[in-house]
Amino acid sequence: MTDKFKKIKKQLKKELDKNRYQHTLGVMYTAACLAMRYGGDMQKAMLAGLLHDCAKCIPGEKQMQLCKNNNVPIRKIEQENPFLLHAKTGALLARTEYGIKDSDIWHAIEVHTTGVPDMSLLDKILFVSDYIEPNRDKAQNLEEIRALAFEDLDRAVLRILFDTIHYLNQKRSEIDYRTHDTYNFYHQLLEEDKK
Ligand code: DGI
Ligand code: FE
Ligand code: FE
Repeated sequence: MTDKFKKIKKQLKKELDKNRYQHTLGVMYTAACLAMRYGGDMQKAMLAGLLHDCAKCIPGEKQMQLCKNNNVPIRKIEQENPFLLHAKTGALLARTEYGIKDSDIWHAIEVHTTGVPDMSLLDKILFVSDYIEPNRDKAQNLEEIRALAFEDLDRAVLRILFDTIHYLNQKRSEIDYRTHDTYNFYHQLLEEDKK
């Protein structure tokens, strides 16, 4: 492992609680596996995985302040559900605190919670790795989705969004329109595939 990874890991260990740090390593290695499977850039996938939740343990108020200080706009749903913000602030901190210069990595981190229509390969690798990494055990259908991830990445994205929307509906949580938009995009894309 290069010095760059070592340095970031050391920094993250201080910023994250134990479980979040373990999750982060799980996402990093899962992202590497998916990059191998789909011919993505393994180094970028691992960096995105390692850093995607770097802002997760920062209190909501502080994350909002970070956004304000850096002219990052906060949407109403992010104001009301500050845990949604860690994707945005994570991308910001990857750039300002962890020395990541690659905008593909910032983007993958920024969209890792809700997805976005027409994601890049790196975006999809991170989105799926976050859901299936080995330490995850709560979501339904994990076994099936883990297998699907290595068979058809777009179908895995769609399945994760479907299950997430179902889960949020059950909890009566407010759903970000971006989550719906991403679902609709992949739903349509895969329906057209069938024709
Ligand atoms: O940070 P992690 O826990 O590793 O994973 P994440 O960034 O994907 O966040 C997962 C949580 O985000 C999960 O509880 C579902 C929730 N989530 C995803 N999309 C939406 C959402 N929550 C709301 N309220 N609205 C959404 O659209
Ligand atoms: Fe996250
Ligand atoms: Fe995560």
